[in-house]
Amino acid sequence: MANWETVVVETDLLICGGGFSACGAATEAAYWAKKKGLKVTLVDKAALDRSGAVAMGLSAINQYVGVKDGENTVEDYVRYVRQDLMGISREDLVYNIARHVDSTVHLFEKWGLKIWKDEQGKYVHEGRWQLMINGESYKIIIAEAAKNAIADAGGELIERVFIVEPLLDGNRIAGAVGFGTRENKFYVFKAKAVIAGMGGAVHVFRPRSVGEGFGRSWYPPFNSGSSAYFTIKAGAEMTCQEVRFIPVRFKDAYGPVGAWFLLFKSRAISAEGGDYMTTHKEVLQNYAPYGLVKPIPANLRNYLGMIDVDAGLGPLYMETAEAIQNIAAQYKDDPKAFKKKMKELESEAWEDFLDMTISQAILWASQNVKPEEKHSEIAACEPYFIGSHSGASGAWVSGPEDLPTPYKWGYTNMTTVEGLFAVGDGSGASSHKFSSGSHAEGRIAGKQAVKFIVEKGKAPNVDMAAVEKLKERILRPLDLWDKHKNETTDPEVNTNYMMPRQYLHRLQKLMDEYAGGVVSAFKTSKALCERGLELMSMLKEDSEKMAARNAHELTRAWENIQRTWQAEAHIRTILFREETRWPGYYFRSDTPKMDDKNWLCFANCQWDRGTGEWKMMKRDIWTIPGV
Ligand code: SFD
Ligand code: AMP
Repeated sequence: MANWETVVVETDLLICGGGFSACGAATEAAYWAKKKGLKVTLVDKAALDRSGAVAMGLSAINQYVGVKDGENTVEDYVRYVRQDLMGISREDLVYNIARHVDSTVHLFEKWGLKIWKDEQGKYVHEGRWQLMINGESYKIIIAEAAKNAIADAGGELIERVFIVEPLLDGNRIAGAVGFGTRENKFYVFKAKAVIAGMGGAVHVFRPRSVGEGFGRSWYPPFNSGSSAYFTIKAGAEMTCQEVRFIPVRFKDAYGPVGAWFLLFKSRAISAEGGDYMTTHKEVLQNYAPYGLVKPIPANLRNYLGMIDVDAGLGPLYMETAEAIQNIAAQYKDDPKAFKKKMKELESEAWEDFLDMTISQAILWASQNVKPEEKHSEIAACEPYFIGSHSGASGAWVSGPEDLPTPYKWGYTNMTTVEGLFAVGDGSGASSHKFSSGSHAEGRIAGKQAVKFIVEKGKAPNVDMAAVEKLKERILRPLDLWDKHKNETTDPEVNTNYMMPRQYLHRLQKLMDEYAGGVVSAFKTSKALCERGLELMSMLKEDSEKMAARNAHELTRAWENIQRTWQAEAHIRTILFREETRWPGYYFRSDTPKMDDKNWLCFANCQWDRGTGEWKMMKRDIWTIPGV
């Protein structure tokens, strides 16, 4: 076995991940842990300042309810999410996040985030729930607060360590194992409670950007399904594994569209078909009540555009020039004011991308795009797993203690595994939390995890012989490489192993062709899912044969294995749900209609740690009375 040092870290609370939800968890947990003399340890596979989805920054805070200004109520937000998720949402969790999110946003401002203000000193809204920010350094600001809180409480921050497997003591979490991505160290974390906040997953499906652009995506390449893998392998019940997210984005550099639709009030059209939201309006009748209330759910907005794309009427365009001209038109009688407004709009348009998706600004520049003069192509991306945005996949977690929710078996945000909590993209059916809501959810879970430790915590019982076996398995790709690398003239072609990139291509091809990726126009069926699962069982066998020449490739190998489990949970749940509830995200061609009678319910799954079998189950929807 590769000669890597084993480092054992003992802690009370282990926070896995360092993104928005994990930073929220750390900030809050450290506060309570300090009072109780407990240790908090946060482990991130990257560097906290620039890790996760917000690495590049963001240009808006997408969840702000605005209760103090009387703008909206928490109940309004619950209705909005119910509607956008086509009736499938955990209203107790959405409610809980919505009632805490404003205070989180106020903390962000206190920590130094610049939120746009108007002449009256009020926040500038992008849309009803979204606030405009100068967000290039958003992640650094939020990370700084988490770091300070951890340091103040005498906790530990460990960067560049990749968490692989959970450690269990029966149905109780006991810690995790991982490895250094820069140093040859194998880590064993022993903990009384664990929070999984390792984001969602990208590159499970073949991206549109292949060849020279391979790896480019809307979602950050560093998030590879670790939260899903960790909770599934711990034996936790999972929910909404079928609810992937397909964002429509500026084509090829994946620039977000929110500011264009909401702030600039732009239209999207198809080149030959016109305004698809109007021309295909009648299709929305099939998805009542969700299709008939504004805002039209994200998947249905996608769907109406896809109708034109499928008919060969593309490309789709964002009418940027028209939108900018429309706003500036109010100054048309004053040439000086008009010119000034045009400059301001132009800089806002560029800043939107420079704050959040720099590659889009570079693509615009390289293609001589002037948004005020010329429209830009948009397209539906490959599917991602991001339960915090407009997808919903994640673990099935316990609801808040003060609501009469039927989903309550312990501490808020605790999974069905004792002491294991899930947050952000890691917790399911509570979408539209975005950056701010994920942080708020992290705070909720951080406090609850400390409460769990105080009330029920016991010294973690870790079987070190089992850990030694895990170490052998986790480092095996290095051993395979060392043993066989000299057997062929090209070390990347070898009958004894395959390289992580080769494995990744195989996974992506499978998902693309059988599970409704870009190449199959997001369509799949029972037969395709079943064949996909058959091929996946062989892929999983071969996952044992991935080789890695260094720690960097070892990370790539384990990212792939984690993606594969996310992929399997996804196909199994699409297969289980015999209807098409989210056209525009995916289509079950053999059951093309929405079927509220049989499927207005959660589709949950659970992997059995003892037998290795998957169990699929329906769970009832609970709506908050009177909302
Ligand atoms: O415009 C391991 N999001 C937006 N949210 C907003 O509020 N406003 C926006 O403007 C947003 N836009 C946007 C967004 C996302 C992306 C990718 C783009 C644009 C380009 C959504 C939010 O970013 C998202 O909701 C939150 O970040 C979710 O938080 P969280 O904590 O669930 O995930 P994370 O922040 O990505 O952090 C994940 C962390 O886990 C680490 N990690 N650590 C250890 N071991 C492993 N094995 C690990 N695997 C991952 C990561 O390093 C990271 O620290 S817009 O498009 O809508
Ligand atoms: P996006 O840039 O697409 O991630 O969107 C940012 C925010 O705006 C999210 O809260 C979206 O749900 C919302 N949004 C984007 N486009 C629209 C639209 N056409 N109508 C309503 N809300 C939208």
